[in-house]
Amino acid sequence: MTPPNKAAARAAKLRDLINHHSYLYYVLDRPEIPDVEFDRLLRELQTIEADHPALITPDSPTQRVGAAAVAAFGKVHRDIPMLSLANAYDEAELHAFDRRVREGLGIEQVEYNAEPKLDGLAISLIYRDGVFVQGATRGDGVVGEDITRNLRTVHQVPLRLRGSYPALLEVRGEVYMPTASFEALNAEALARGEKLMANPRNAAAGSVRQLDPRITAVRRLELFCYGLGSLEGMEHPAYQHEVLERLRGWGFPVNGEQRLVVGAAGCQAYYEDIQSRRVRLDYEIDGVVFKVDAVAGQRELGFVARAPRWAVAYKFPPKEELTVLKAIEFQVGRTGALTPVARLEPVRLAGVTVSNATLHNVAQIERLDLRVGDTVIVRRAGDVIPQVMGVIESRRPKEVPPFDMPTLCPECGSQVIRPEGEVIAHCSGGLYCPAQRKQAIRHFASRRAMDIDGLGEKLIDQLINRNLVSSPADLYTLDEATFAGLERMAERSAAKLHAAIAKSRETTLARFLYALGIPEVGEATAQQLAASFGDLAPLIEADEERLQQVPDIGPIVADNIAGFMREPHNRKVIDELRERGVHWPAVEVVVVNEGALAGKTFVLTGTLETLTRDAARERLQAQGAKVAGSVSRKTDYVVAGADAGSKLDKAQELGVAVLDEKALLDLLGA
Ligand code: 3BD
Repeated sequence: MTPPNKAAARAAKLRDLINHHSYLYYVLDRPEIPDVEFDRLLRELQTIEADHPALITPDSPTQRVGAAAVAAFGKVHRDIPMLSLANAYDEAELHAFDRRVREGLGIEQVEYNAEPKLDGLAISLIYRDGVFVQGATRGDGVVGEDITRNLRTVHQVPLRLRGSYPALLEVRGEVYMPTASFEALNAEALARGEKLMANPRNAAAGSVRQLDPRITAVRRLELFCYGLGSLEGMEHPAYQHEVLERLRGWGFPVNGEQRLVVGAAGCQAYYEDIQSRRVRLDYEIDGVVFKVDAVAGQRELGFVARAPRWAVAYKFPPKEELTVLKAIEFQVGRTGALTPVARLEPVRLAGVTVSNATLHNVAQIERLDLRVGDTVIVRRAGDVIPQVMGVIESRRPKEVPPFDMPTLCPECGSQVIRPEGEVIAHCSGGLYCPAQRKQAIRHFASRRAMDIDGLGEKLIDQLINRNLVSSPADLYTLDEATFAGLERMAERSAAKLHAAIAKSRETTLARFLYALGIPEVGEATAQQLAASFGDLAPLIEADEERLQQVPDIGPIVADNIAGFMREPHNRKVIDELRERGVHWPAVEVVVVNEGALAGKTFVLTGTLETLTRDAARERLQAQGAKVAGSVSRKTDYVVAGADAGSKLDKAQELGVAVLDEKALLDLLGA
């Protein structure tokens, strides 16, 4: 145990070090030490504090993990209220705002500080003598809730200020959940059949207003700060853009998109620019805020009611709207999964008209107790398909019956199967179901499967609808004249397509296996199967136990493969494909865990010069290596080509070995 006198000094030193590296990592996104080193420092501090609990301070980074739950939040009264913002919804309203400001100040041109308007939860943070002492929600502006213990778990909240600071500082900002974290949280909820969060704002608010800080701690929340409240011991900066600079200097995260703009035209240009880039931001914004940059001007303009005359929120068109559910229809996927689609009363949403939305799976309909005629909340995020997020039950018309789940496949009339506890329902029609047949052939012909150039969706639909093709094997029986007889098919393209199909006969075992469309057998699994069995015959005969010896194949995938191969209809298709000339070169069997690179994990990033990434992957796998998609501590090598990005950064951060193309070729023995 560290002796008490030394412990105090060491703990103080560790706190400074950890707070500094935490700032580099979370706020600047530019870590200087590997994660392992950071963890080691944190553990050392935890040990000292466990031995000497009296040394624990409120600014200790060990206090971020989340304290025990409370029964209720305390109230926090503010000396300087958090104001509201007036809104503008179009260019005319923006111009009206700018005119009022110009007239109020008696000047011709106004300089504004433009900031994105984060869609999160407004909060304030108080620092006394540089130490974080209290965090609160906005509440009604004057009275908020004390959420200090929850905000401590947010890594971007500085526990201690950097540089020189005033005796008392109140900072205002917005806690938000990055879009990716929000989507991950909802994907987990969906897989467990739990309630979804309506949007990142609700997710952030729900996470911050947890009575148990340990729940807040596991939600990935972030912070952007934009303003000051109470201040003692320094002059208020003269400009809003200086406020942001000071905040950065003290160690607060400040949004990097803020700009100084001139006049309404400058504001409009900023608005349009950021709107065009909105979907590519890592966080959701619901508009932009323009603030008169000069604080003297702000003072001159003052307030109306609770909103400053010197600021405006110029809002984007909403991403959420209410509309009426007209019908629920079902689409049948390649694997027979039934996906419900909501048919909606058309509604404008973030600039486009939406009349369909996804419902994910049948369990979602039950969970929402969705009924035809209901008023529903639809949401559009990024460029993904709109989703039905919830129902306004109070608007349900009288005597609307619960929704009747289909028991028969809408495409082929086969029985619908949904095992107990499953969230997804399947059609049992297999290759007899036209929906599955079309998509099976689409998948078969796709670039990474049999790579039949020119065989698109429309052609496949015609081939199936005219009964020219009922399985992938039939593709190899068609002649040029048949293709030329299809709609929108010129003679030359018919010849080309015929040639492309002929050429696809020459393939690889891995591509062939992938092309079969066995549920959950993707490219990587197909490659593992090819490498492990070498040919088709032993694979067809393999039982579940043998299949599970293949790397990364578990009981479910093994069941899928064995089940597929046992189905006589599928066996017939495979036989026909081979009879009609589909062939592949023999594969050298890689015995599990042998090969020069067995047990090594590689990640490929950037553009290689002499190899395509696919070729590099195939050659690495041929020598027993695993090729993963993302860099972690388990990665042995990162192969970095030209323009390598974040994966290379991550490798350097974790201290993973980085190879250039030449080193890779040497390793492959080329
Ligand atoms: C942001 C007020 C002023 C200081 C009043 C000009 C209304 C939420 O990114 N500036 C920002 C953001 C919010 C702001 C101001 N600047 N007020 C700002 C804001 N970059 N979101 N807000 N707020 C914060 C609010 N919150 C909940 C309920 C009612 N109003």
